[in-house]
Amino acid sequence: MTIITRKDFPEYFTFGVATSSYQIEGATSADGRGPSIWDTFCREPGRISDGSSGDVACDHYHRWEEDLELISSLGVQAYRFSVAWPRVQPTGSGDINPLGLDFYERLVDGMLERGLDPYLTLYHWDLPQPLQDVGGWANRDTAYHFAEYARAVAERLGERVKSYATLNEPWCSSILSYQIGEHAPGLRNRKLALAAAHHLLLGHGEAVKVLREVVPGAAIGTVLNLNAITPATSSEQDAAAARFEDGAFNRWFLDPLLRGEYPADVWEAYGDDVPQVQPDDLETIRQPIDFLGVNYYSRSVVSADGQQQRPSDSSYTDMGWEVYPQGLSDLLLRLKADYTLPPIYITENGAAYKDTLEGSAVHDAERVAYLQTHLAEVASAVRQGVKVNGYFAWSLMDNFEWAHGYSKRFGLVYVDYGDQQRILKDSALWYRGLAGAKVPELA
Ligand code: IFM
Repeated sequence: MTIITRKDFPEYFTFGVATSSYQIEGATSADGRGPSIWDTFCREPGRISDGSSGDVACDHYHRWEEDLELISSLGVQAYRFSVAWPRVQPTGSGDINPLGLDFYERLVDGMLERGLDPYLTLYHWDLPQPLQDVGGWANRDTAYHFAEYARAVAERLGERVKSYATLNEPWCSSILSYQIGEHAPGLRNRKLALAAAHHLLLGHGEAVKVLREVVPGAAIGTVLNLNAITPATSSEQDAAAARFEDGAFNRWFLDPLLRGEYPADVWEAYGDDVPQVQPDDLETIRQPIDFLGVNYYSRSVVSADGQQQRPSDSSYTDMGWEVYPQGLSDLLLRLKADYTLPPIYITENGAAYKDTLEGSAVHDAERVAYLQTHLAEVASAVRQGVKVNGYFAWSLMDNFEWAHGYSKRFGLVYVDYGDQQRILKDSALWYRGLAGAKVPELA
């Protein structure tokens, strides 16, 4: 394995850790927070594998200072977090809840006091339930409500926030949620899913306009989950299947955002299920952005029979995802070749493993290897000319992993859900050695 050090990255490179609101905050009814679609979904029998919810999660809402200290102790320069829309605007439109904004203001000021740059995501899936009651993202109005909410957040937090990302992983909040049914609201309808995807992208565009006006000095962008997609064999049929999968998963979001068009091959294949696109929508969606966040975890090996292949010589994480670091540099180089790109941040990368607490230690050697090998690929892509400005490990700490509840641990920090103790895993110590190394070493 290549051993990487801080010297393998440019001086301007930012190292950080990432989380999201519903996965860590808990306190789902504190200080006027309204219900979100995940509160509802978690209460539906069979939706979450361990029957849990984010009601308590990591209790970060009450332990935020301790958590900022933890982040600071890792020596990273930045913290990527998300704002819960239902804390700020409990019904998703109309009245703003100042107590919700107070929480994020304390958090942002707490980061600044500790020398951490705040990287904020406006939407990491916790839609206010009243908006879902009228169709959620499948309803075009949600895009405009999202921009109103973005305004409220930006007006309060301003340019103390260095970076605003509109959405996290719109594929998940549309296709996985409205077509595959694995995430809230748990629907199975492709037409609604494609409408939701379009309105998420439109909401992104509308929010960018607002953010440009309110926080012109902040960096404004968005975050996609992108997969490296490879055909199972060299047959033409498998190549075509891989091309289609790349279109449905990656290009369906990349092309509108960066080119102002949907990919024609996939559009045609979707027939009557395609979304209704109004005349200026794609111009709104494709506005210039200051960065593109890329979340990378694995690759898909695709064959014409529709079966996802699992190469037997590969290793797999506890999510069943293949460990395929090379996919990250392949993906970054491909993005550079195919698009006119803004600077990139790797906004998520990491792995779930079955961690065990041994005394006060967690020896998660597999996670260290995962991070090490993926970071080596980032460094390699940078050497080959891709402008990557930073990397955020997913996740700061173990948390509520959506439909898997608390059964999957992605953290650099182990969370004992019994007493909410945080324990640094070996991966946290390793990451501190890399990310916390002083930049002058570069000289
Ligand atoms: O936990 C999630 C996160 O919320 C979004 N990206 C993928 C992670 C791991 O599944």
